[in-house]
Amino acid sequence: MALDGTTPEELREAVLWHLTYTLGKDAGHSSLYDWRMAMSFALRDRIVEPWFASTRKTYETAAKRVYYLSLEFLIGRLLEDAAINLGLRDVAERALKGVGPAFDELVADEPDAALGNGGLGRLAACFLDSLSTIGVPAHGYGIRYEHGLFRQRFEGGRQAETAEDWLRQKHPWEFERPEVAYEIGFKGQVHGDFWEPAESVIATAHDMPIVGWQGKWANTLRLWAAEPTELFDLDRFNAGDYAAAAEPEALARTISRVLYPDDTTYAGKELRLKQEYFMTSAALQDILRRYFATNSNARDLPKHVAIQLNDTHPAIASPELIRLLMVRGLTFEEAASTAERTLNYTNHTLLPEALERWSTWLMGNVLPQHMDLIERLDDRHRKAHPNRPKSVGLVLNNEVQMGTLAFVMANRVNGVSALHTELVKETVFADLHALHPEKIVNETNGITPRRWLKLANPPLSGLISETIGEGWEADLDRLQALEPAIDDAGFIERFSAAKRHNKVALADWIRGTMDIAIDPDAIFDVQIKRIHEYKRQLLNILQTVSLWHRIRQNPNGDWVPQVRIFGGKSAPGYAVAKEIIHFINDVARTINSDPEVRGLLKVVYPPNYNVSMAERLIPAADVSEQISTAGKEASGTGNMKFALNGALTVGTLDGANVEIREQVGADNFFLFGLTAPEVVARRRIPDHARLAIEASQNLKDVLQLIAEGVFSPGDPERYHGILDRIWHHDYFLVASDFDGYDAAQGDIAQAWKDQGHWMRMAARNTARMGYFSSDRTIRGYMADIWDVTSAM
Ligand code: DL6
Repeated sequence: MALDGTTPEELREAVLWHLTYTLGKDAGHSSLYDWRMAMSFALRDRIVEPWFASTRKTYETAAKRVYYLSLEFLIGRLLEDAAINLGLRDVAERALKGVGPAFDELVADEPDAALGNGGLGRLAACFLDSLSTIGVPAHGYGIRYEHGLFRQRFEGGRQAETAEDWLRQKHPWEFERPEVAYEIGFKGQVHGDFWEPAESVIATAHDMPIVGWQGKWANTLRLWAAEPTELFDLDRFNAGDYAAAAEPEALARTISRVLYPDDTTYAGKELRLKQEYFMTSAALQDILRRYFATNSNARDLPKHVAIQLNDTHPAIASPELIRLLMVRGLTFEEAASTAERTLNYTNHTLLPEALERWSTWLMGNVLPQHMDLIERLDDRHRKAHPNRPKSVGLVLNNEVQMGTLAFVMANRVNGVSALHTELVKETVFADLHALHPEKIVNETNGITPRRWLKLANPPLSGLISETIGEGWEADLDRLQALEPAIDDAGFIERFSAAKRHNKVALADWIRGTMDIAIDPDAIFDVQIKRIHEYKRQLLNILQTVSLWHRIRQNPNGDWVPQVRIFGGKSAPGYAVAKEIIHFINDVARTINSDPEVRGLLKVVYPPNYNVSMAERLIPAADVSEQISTAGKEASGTGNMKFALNGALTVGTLDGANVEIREQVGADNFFLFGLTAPEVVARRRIPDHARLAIEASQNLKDVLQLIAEGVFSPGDPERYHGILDRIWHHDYFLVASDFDGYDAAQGDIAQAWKDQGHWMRMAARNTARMGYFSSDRTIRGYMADIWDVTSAM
């Protein structure tokens, strides 16, 4: 029986009912898709009650609401997640016994909702889960992209992209709300405070209920789809010009068509800005409609509403909120002061290229009134801080600085790990921090243990519950209670068996999908994340080459079998990252087909890494690669998922690695590399890369092998670019950190030989990761930023 009392028989009835009456199918002739839809609808029905009850409670208590605006929500699959949070996972399995496919088959059939790129989008998804678990009245707002993050294939080892199409099949978790629609204008003329847009589209809402742990509270993720204001041009159609007749519709829908349109062209930039404004304006119009339904004083908005901007992508929110409040009768100053007490901004990156800037020409063309308002805000800020340095202008070099706009107009600005927040203060926002020393706070990221332990790792979560009881799922600090068991050989044996079970499952999957055999008793060393120079997949693969070379030189050495597993996509226009992908695949082909290493080393790179692949890889990992150049990774959240699942981190003192190491203990973490200040100092040394290469025979050998074309037979020039960058433009200090990383890998191999000790270190990681629950993070935002409490 489940939390809400649903029995397997009742759920079976409900599934069969939906098969018949929602899908119009007879159970005997239903496809896997039909069963999945019917089960999803049957579970969704059980979310509706708590969903309504949560809304009623929010109105009854006039609770302050949180709005999380994000261009990305990387939610992945939802069926199993909902079943687990409702306490119906086992019931669902039993409900299908004897009548339909296994529940696991249904789970595997669901396409990933890949409405995000990486950590930033996945964090937003974890936050939704925690907000509902804690019972904070909250809405997520985003875009219902027709095509999520592209699908990755490898062609001759090179990344090739095709459109993703998660909406080809009906998405059972959403409710379409055609009645919730807002007009969004672009371009046109401004007359005083009045804007007459030249173009407009309609934003229509699609709601997904997000149920928290144990089904006690449910919030809404509202995603906007763009629709034309007029369907098509009938005159043109009747004149036989069908393509032209359909054009306005196609152009309008373009806005919500793809996540991250290529913005290297002017048209691409315009589309991206339109997407950002589209989502933000629709969300703000919706927020104000709800607010004014029960409140009349616009200036009280910050007492009832907190809005979080996830990075600068929705930073157009401040001029838009001001515009909407002015339409409601506020003066510019009243509207600006209301907006800056309502909005908050999370910074997720120190990389200057990721802090958005829009040319004033583009902004003025697409959003002319907003451009005026930004200039007035700049003026207002200058008057408030007459001695402000030029660097903090909202408009600099004919570009609108979205980071500065977000900062200036935020009540609170937060970084996402302790180190990152300090670096935000010292670097990108140093001048602004000096003017507004109270604004920046830290909220170290977290992950939801419901998905990243309970769902992803049934063997380990089962062992945890048997050892310390239930309850850790919503109170992750309880994992500390595992500590005494770590000295118990029986517990460690079971911990080790859980890991092995996951490794065998992964090895089976890799054999089935890639036709590569890997040994479950080898070290599974995993690096999964977007491919980026600062994340240094290159450092990993170069050291892999070095290891291969040394095994060949000394085949009878005391080698520990290893599998290096990579996963991740490169941005389509990022040539260097794509070259690294090609190189990894070339190295994999060479090593995997080399009889001399006798399977002691394998390199595996499954294509199309996504959330569900992460759920498969993380529980099976022994080693977690978190090897970014110190000072570059804002936080990382993969690092937390691995450690929680009992993988040992090999990492630099970067992002949240620093805090993870503090929590799990230095003895249970493989540290290497330059620190953030050392990185800065090293870069000042002319020829630092050459010096590092000359000091490292191993690295020299690796570079020599690449130069000889060992990994690109017949095409020795193929990796000239990689070599040239390492020798002459090694900004991310791969050469400088090579020997340190190699030594850490040596320590890992050595430590692996004592399996008892290794498993105790791994178990200590699991037991000490309570701090990194996203519930803790959300409680931090509630207290430090939003001033809200649970309404549950
Ligand atoms: O805060 C979530 C996540 C961090 O864990 C990663 O360290 C960071 O790289 C990522 N940032 C972005 C920035 N993109 N932009 N703009 O994805 O955020």
